[in-house]
Amino acid sequence: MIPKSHPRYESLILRKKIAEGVEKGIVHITGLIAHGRGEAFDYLLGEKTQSFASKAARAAAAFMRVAKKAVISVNGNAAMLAGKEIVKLGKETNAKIEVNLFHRSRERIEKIIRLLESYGGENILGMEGDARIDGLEHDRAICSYDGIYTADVVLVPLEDGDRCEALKKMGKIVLTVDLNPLSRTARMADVTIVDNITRAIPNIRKEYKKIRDAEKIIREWNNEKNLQQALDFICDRLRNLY
Ligand code: PTJ
Repeated sequence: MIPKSHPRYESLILRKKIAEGVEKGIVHITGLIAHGRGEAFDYLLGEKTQSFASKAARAAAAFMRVAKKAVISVNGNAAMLAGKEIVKLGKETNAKIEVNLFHRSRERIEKIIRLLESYGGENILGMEGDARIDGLEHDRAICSYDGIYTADVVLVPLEDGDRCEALKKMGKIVLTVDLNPLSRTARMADVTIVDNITRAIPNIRKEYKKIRDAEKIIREWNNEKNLQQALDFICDRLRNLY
């Protein structure tokens, strides 16, 4: 048991969740490494949603609002850390949810679908694997025809840069959540929320409910500028920590 009084309580709880995810066969073993990298950036970001991340969550919500067909892609880490919130977001935005894994295995997809169903998720895609993301080799290209393949807007948190690029080449609007503002995914996406997925998904939900003029938010959105703000924030924090 981690005592609530521990100064790093929340971070330790997330570690515990990810480790449990590995034990249950939901999180891939390399998900631990991805989580560690994320943790390091979260530390630099002050483990709080900063203003640039709130703005990005608003832009992501705006794109989801105008989407003809939005799909939320879920991997092992995302399911374990934010599965419940993702199911709620899917319902509120009318977006489909697809379990889509980098290290694909039918067993893990099945387990993640069961987990999301236990949170109230319905008609979760992923098992069929009846389409391929153009221009990618290997199993990580496999996706669902009714999901990612035919979506116009995809929310792909904690995504790999190659796949993000391939989705962009297919003409999709790519929204991502990535604590690392330097990652290829962060730089390739149309909207990058530089924040922890545990905070970013509830923020998209909150912003979605508030949206009045989605087109205006989209017109004024500049992902590069937002990423620069995230980097400037990190640099300032490093300079002024002591
Ligand atoms: O479940 P699978 O098989 O689909 O595999 C999922 C992982 C995450 C293992 C796989 O996609 C992977 O290896 O991802 P990468 O390339 O390591 O990228 C993960 C990115 O997410 C990194 O840039 C991390 O900084 C970031 N990240 C990690 N944890 C979080 C995060 N971003 C937001 N919130 C987090 N909690």
